[in-house]
Amino acid sequence: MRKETIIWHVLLLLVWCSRTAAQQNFVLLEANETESERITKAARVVPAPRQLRWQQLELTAFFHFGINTFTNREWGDGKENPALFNPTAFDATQWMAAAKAAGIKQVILTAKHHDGFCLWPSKYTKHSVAASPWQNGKGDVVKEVAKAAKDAGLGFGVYLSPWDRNSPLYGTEAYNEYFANQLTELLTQYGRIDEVWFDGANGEGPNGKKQVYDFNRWYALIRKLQPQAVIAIMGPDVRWVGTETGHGRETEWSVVPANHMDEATVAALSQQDLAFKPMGDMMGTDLGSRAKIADARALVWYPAETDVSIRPGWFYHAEEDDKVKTAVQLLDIYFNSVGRNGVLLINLPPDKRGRLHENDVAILKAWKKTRDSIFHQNLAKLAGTNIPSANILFDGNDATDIPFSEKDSTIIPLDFASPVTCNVLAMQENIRHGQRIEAFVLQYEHNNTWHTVASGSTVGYKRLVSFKTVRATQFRIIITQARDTIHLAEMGLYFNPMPTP
Ligand code: FUL
Repeated sequence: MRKETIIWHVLLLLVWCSRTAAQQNFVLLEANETESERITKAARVVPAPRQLRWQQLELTAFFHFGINTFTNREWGDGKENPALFNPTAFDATQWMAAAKAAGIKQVILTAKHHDGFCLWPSKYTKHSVAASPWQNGKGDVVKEVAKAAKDAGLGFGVYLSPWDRNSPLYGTEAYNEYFANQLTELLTQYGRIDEVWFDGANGEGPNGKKQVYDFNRWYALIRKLQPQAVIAIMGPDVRWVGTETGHGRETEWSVVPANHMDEATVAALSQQDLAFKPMGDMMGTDLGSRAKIADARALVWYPAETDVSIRPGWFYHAEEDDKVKTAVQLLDIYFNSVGRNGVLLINLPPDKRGRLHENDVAILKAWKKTRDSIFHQNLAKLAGTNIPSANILFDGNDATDIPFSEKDSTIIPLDFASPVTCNVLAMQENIRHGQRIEAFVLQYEHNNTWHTVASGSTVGYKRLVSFKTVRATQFRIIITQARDTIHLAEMGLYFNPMPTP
């Protein structure tokens, strides 16, 4: 072999090694792999940096605001008179103050809903705020909301509905261009965009045809213009949890099969992470178990977002002023969304004034107060344990962890000097290494016998479990099954003074 050829081969080998060793948010599986090889691969799929940042937010909010706010509808037909859009006391800083007080870290505005009415003066349509009396047609809701979010230190995202019941182009190829143009306006005129939210609704256009959405083109545009933004729901980065109840799955794997991926699609990727929507069953009760992995051709990090409205509707309706969810209901949603390895996206619809209603603002405050009353003190910190550097588990930092290499029975003892009363267990994995825990139990000691008081399957970024109130001096957590070395970042025992039944 010539010297150049040898060097060339060595270089290729180095590139190959760095690609296989580098942790990625997807992996291909080979048909002849054993179950244990497949599970190890699954355990080593990690979030892309934009997915990790998004997961750490925990709480995000939607603002559904637009022409529907003024017509008192949930879905507009695109024929509304833009003159109807006229908030009397628009104040995006009030929205942010209420969101921030609730601990929300990022907000998403419905820049365009299915009615096609644009909350910014898009130069590609007349159906926008520019045709409204609000601020004499000189206003720009996207601009004001983006600025208020930035000033409050919150992330900012946009909802741009692919379904557009106003555009005469809808149902033709030209609509894809129209949509790309609007997306470009949003991605270039308002500073940093952290999330782009695409809904799947797809009705018929004026020609009776359904639009074939050119999602891949839009993804490429977002990656180019705002590479840090996650693309949610009809997108590659964030999966819809599958309900609008605020409750995620009991077992929630962030690593799921993506069976249309093959060598060719992976080779075509220009980046080390995905830019197309993973396909497969994303709606069932079991998405990522061992059984699912056994049949999979590829796996991808595709975490769940749990969206729910604080009111029955997505848009504001005065008749729902007394139907705002209570702080107790929101606490239950928190446990079943954030506490089930998801990110909560709670909808807060501003009213006709352009403000969040007083009832919603009060509930948001009460919800935060309730969470604080539980999570202000991690009782586990008071425990003695035989684990070296155990303080890492209580430092509130999800990036530091204690590795446990025993996959089938890791025991974490918590011995207290005097009895503690608790009814909430919290655990977090350092997902920078992947998601690995498959089963765990919490036990307490009474009369020389260990009693199981809580159990669960997946942990992932965060798991919260409520259990009957227990008073004891000795507890232990046993991780009974895991896919690989466990990287436990946080663990906690808490007391909820007002437990829900
Ligand atoms: C749905 C839409 O049809 C609703 O109006 C709302 O925007 C919700 C978040 O997504 O699919």
